[in-house]
Amino acid sequence: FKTEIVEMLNIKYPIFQGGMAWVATAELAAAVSNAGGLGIIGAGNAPASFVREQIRKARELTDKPFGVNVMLLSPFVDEVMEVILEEKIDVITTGAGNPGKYIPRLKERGIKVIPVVPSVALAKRMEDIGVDAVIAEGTESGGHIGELTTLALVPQVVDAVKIPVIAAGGIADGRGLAAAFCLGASGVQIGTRFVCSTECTAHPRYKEYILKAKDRDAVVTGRSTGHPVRSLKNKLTREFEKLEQMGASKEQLEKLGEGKLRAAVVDGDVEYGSVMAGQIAGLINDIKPVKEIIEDIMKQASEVIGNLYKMR
Ligand code: FMN
Repeated sequence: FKTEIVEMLNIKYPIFQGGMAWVATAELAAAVSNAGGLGIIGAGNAPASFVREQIRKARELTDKPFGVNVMLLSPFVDEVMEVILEEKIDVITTGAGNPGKYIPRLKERGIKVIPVVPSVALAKRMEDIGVDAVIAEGTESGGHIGELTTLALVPQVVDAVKIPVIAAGGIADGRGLAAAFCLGASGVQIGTRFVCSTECTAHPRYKEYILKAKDRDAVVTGRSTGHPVRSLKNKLTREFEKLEQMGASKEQLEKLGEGKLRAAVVDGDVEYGSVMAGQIAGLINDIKPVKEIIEDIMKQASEVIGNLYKMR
């Protein structure tokens, strides 16, 4: 599994842990990096001082490379980028926008830039502005999503760009990783599976809600706002659906969503909070240490790939 991305980032396994707002803390990111993957701290909408604290904490917990996910719509994005430059992070992933204006300074410091993309057009645009790789994220994912499925999106992005492509969305075991390689990916990004790890600091009720989820429980709300989100069905998603059907305005819907991820992750409010998780939640039945999650995935992927020639 010495793929291009593994070599570029000097990691052991081709597995990124998604930079999830509120969920991807220094503890989770360091555990993933220590286990040989790429841990990523989720900056979300947090102020720069919080991001700096998280980076320093992760540095105490691991000497391996790790990254930060920068949400480009964050009101603190400029300050967060300054912290990233000062702290000389190894790599950043970006969501919700175009990181173009930051690229020259990031490159100058040797910081790799890997945006999340939902389409071929955006992947090509990102390659043109000089990013190092892209994460092609399918609609199966937890959190903010695009329209295309991982199975359809990844090979189209692989054909369209020369830089490495990381597949994200719907991957939680070795079969998923093997499938991503078959599509031409250089690695995978995993979110929901890592929420159900021992080291993840999310509230226990959040993790249990994922364990209880079945295949059709991860639903999409907010399509009418242009910012669809996938989370597990609960009182909040029903309220959202009701308001959307009634033709509520974008402002009303955004107001309803405010602070709801924090409520679920930090306070454990799985009824009125936003329990963001992907369609693969139904496959996840246990909480285990990050190292075990990663090693089980790698072992199963090797077996699956080894057995491919025997398949019907
Ligand atoms: N992606 C981002 O780029 N920025 C985020 O802040 C972010 N927050 C997330 C929060 C949660 C709770 C979850 C489940 C996902 C989030 N994501 C975010 C997406 C993940 O980084 C990852 O790409 C996705 O979870 C992969 O799909 P999977 O959940 O099927 O593994």
